[in-house]
Amino acid sequence: MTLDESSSDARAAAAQVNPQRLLDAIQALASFGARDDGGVDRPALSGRDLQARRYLIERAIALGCTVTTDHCANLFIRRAGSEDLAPVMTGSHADTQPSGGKLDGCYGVLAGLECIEALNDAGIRTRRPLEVAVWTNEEGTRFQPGAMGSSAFVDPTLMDRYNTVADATGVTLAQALQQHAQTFPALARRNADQPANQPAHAFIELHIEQGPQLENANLPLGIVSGIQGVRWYSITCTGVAAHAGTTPMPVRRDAMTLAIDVRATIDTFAHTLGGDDTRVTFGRWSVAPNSINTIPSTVTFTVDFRHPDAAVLAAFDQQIAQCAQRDGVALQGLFSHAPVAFDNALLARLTEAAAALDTPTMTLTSGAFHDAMYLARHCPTAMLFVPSRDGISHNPLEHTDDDHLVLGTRALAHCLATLCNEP
Ligand code: HGY
Ligand code: MN
Ligand code: MN
Repeated sequence: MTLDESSSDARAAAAQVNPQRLLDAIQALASFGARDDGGVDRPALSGRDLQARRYLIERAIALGCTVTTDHCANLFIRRAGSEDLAPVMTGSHADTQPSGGKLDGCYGVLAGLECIEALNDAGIRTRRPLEVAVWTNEEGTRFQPGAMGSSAFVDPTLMDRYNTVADATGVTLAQALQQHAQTFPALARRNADQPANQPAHAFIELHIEQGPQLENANLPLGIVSGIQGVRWYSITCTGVAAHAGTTPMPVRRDAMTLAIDVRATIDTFAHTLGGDDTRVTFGRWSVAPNSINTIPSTVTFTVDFRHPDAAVLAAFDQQIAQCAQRDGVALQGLFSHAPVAFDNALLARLTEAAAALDTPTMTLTSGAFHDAMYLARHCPTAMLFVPSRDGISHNPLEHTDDDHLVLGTRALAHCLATLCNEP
């Protein structure tokens, strides 16, 4: 295939992206776990997630694709190429936050399907297969850690630990995976024991920015050069339950008093270490016995720390371990990933795609983590962002302008078509 033929395929694929079809698909997927406030609540491998997966599988088969799964219920929607070469991959996640939006993850999956349909409409047969991945449990809110599906794809040995992780109701991932297998008995399961069995030519993830940079710069597309590092911890503070009315203040062992003090210590050193780039969040709290007139005996809270500098992340690990060296305080690590830099050659392809669409861009790093952080270990990987209104995400108000959603999909189609015709 000549360079001209490849770039004409890329332009044709971008041109065939159908705006209304994409926007309708976003609304359709959002209906599985729809909240009254316009958001979406679709925990990984929940009944609603299984319904959403059925919608995606049926649409993929209608597009002439094959669909397979693996040991972590990742879905692989493959459009055949003319040659038996390693596929170009795209996709994202379809699970959401409890009070999530319609776009986080879902947009990348649906844009991938739209690119397949655009290639079909353009009558293009690419050299390489194109594969849209639906990664399991990226959000990590039902089962910790996050990005379980993509991490288990690149390192299958993680499944031994992941399978035993239980959600708040005591259901383990293994049980949820079994329900998935029973729901989709016809789905062929890949032999995923060796990452080498799953070669990929490249992975491109299209995602909403979930922050304010593109909107502040008044730009419709962002070329994502990397992802900052992340740490998740759980801290349990133990006291003694006692009567709220009879117990004098000096003799109390109030777990909440201890937890508030530990939180304050962590907040202080996080800001000292991280400076303006600090992102520290204490997002989930549980109190026992959680009674208005009983002094708390146990308080557990989570810590989410993000930073672009590996040395700061290492220093944070040290200091939180020290801070937990107190009576009544227990620390558990839940998730840790180093900062990631994406592939320069792939970033250049994304820049070419944006230029072909006469679209100005900026280069930025991602504050949120994504499945691409794991795929970067497996194959050349990069990301593309579209703006988030007011920088809001993980919130029902999450919104991206329709024309930005369409433009991002056209840029993805252009880039994927180019990559799928590479030798
Ligand atoms: O938490 C994150 O960064 C991702 O949105 N799950
Ligand atoms: Mn996401
Ligand atoms: Mn998210």
